[in-house]
Amino acid sequence: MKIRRFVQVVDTHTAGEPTRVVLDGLPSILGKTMVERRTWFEKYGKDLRGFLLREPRGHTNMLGAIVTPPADSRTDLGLIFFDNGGTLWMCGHGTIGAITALASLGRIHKEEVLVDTPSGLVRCHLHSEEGEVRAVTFRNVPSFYLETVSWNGIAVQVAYGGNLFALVNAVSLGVELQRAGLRKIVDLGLTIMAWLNENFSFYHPGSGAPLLVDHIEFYENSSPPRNVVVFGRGQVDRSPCGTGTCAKMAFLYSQGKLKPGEEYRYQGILNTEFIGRIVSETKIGNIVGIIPEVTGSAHVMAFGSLILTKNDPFPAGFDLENEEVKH
Ligand code: PYC
Repeated sequence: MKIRRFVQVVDTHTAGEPTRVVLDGLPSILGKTMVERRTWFEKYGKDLRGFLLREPRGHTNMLGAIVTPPADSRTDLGLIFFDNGGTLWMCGHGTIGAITALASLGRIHKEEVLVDTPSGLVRCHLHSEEGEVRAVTFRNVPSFYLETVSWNGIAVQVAYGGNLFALVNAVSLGVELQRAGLRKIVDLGLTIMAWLNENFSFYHPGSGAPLLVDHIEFYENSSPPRNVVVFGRGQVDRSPCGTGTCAKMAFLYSQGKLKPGEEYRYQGILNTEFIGRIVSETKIGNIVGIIPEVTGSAHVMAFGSLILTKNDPFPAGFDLENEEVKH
């Protein structure tokens, strides 16, 4: 057998949402900063992303996290996140999955690690029992609420939690956050995100960098509150979404509905839970925001190697549901 590519991965799930953690075997991802590396991988990594995540080695709802050496020498490691559409700035469930995988392999021996991500530095605390990681708390980048706009008379809150989110109360759209309604939720989500990005320009108030709305979070004010996040090319987060929990807490804080220190329990489509907390208020440029923390648990499902052999007709995978398959 002639092997043309050999990549070591660990598959995890965080509250049901998969992360394929990529350890070794990729060509170097070029860039002096994590932002440059993300840009490089977005531009040149399409086939690699397809090889790593798409069918037949993966599936359309899978997310990847590549472990890199840190770009910032103060940090312990770097993470680059990607989905079925491209790369992400940050991913909460992916961070919890990658840290759990690395600790389970004995590659992390500390209780605290500082992770370099394209959206900034993220401090992770590992909660272990009898030598096993039970949960990870990540302290995310500063998060903030920007503004509310109206889509066909429906309020859409734009908020940042490491990625830029559109937050929509599911009741106002007449959708229920149930499995049966997922196709409708995905279609509405992609429509609203495209409309936002065509009609508005958003900027990070700290760096001035342009931001696209690349995640939409439908929420229910139930007890506990629930959400479904749609991202990528119509992926559905099976977890309560870490960065989405941060964006939601930033919005609630701006409305005086959540105070620093209060626990914010948030459930996803599987009724699995993340626990959020506002650590403190902060300023991002001239906007008041928060430093949020989110705690969740991940589980290792597989250690292995993905290989590409010489005559494989699908070196970059395929997506049967969304694209014509050519080989
Ligand atoms: O947990 O932040 C998250 C996330 C983003 C996309 C999927 N999960």
